[in-house]
Amino acid sequence: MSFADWLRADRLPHIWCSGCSNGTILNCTLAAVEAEGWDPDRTVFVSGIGCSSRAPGYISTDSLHTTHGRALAFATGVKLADPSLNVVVFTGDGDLAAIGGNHFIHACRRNIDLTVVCMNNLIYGMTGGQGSPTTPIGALSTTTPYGASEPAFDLVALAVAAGANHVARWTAYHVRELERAVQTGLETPGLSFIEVRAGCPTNYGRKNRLREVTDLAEYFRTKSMLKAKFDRLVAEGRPVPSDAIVVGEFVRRSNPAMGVVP
Ligand SMILES: Cc1ncc(C[n+]2csc(CCOP(=O)(O)OP(=O)(O)O)c2C)c(N)n1
Repeated sequence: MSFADWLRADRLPHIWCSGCSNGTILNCTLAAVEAEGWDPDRTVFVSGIGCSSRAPGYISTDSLHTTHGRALAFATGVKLADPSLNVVVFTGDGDLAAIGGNHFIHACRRNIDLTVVCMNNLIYGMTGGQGSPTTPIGALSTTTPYGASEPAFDLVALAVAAGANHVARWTAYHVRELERAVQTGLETPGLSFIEVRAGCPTNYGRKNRLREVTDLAEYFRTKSMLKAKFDRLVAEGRPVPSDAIVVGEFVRRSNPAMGVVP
């Protein structure tokens, strides 16, 4: 099977705006699946609703484009009905952490054998740019016209605390690292959560000076800090920029998991 065979060409062109990171993230995920040699007939992609959640519609395997926030509930059902299936979930920050927040923490607590890729663009992209639970303090959105004032969720910290076996964060700039992180997720029994900081030039970027894709790439490149460096600075009591995007692997463990074929 060649890489292109994973794509459903008759569904193209896709809906994503020019400069959106979602295509890159889909590409990295499919590259990881292909590298694992997964059988397309035994692989299912599941999503909720949102721009990010359109991803499974472009993949040639069986896929479920479900209701907003419920991707993990449907994916849990698929996995428990047939644990021999490989199940990958695409979700957005609103889908996962707002309306779907409850499913997220419980899926991590149950440590279900899923790989969850969250395209975190810090906003509700599909519905026109409302603030989400990951919109940073001070960021502009249609519902935070004077700057967001509520603290944002740290999705990675949430997944680690709730019990996921593998948790990582990268950005859409880090394509090789992202592909490898997804591959690790596919190989790790239990819930694997990969947060990908993604760009939304249309709805987040134009309000927050990240409208050009080159600005976005530069932003991800300069703001990202490897977890090892971050931990070292903290241990030495040295200052860490408040807007640093801490990237890397946060946990890999082998706690008991659900939905794993014995
Ligand atoms: C029950 C329900 N509530 C609200 C909506 C409207 N809605 C569709 S997509 C969306 C937000 C999507 O944001 P996010 O999950 O961050 O994904 P993005 O579009 O940014 O990729 C909302 C609120 C819906 N479809 N269903």
